[in-house]
Amino acid sequence: MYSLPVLPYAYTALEPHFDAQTMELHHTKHHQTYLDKLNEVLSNAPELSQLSAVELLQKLDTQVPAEIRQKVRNFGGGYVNHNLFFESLTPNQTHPSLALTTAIEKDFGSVEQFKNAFTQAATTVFGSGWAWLVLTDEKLQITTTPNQDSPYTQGQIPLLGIDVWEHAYYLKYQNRRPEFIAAFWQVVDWQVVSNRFEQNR
Ligand code: MN3
Repeated sequence: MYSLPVLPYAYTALEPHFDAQTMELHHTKHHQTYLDKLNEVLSNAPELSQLSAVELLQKLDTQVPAEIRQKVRNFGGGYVNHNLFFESLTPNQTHPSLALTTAIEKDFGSVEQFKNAFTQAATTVFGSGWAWLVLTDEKLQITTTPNQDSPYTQGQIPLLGIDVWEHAYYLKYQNRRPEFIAAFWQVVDWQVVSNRFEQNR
């Protein structure tokens, strides 16, 4: 059985960028529900109980039985994506490490150009989904996924992800997704993202 991570900050901590009500609902209702449904699906598949949630997604097409694959894609993806999302936020301003900055400059030109390209990708996700900074074959790349699909299933390592489902921003920003994305940049924990990069490159 997987469990809901405790957030390392209070629901109010990311105000005024991310409002407390959205943070609390997002964590205690949306994230919790993906987790509960994943655990429910896996309770009927004991052969998968040795795999971590990330491994489930990495091995989705090879080891997860076809009859539960779509549910694991949705609920396992929802669980792992939200783990990463909430982990990557902080009320304290941080900066990319030298190693990550160097890699971003190599693959995108500059940190600013990377942010612009990521913002563009997140803005133009049609419907519900995610935009990602991923590591793939030692290169950084910006990708998007629909619904709760995970970059892990494509053989990529997600380093940073933004949830652009409306539940992530509608209470505060209504239909103004670009304002939510601008707010996101104020609360990204670059230290966490840098650590992820350095552990996986
Ligand atoms: Mn969400």
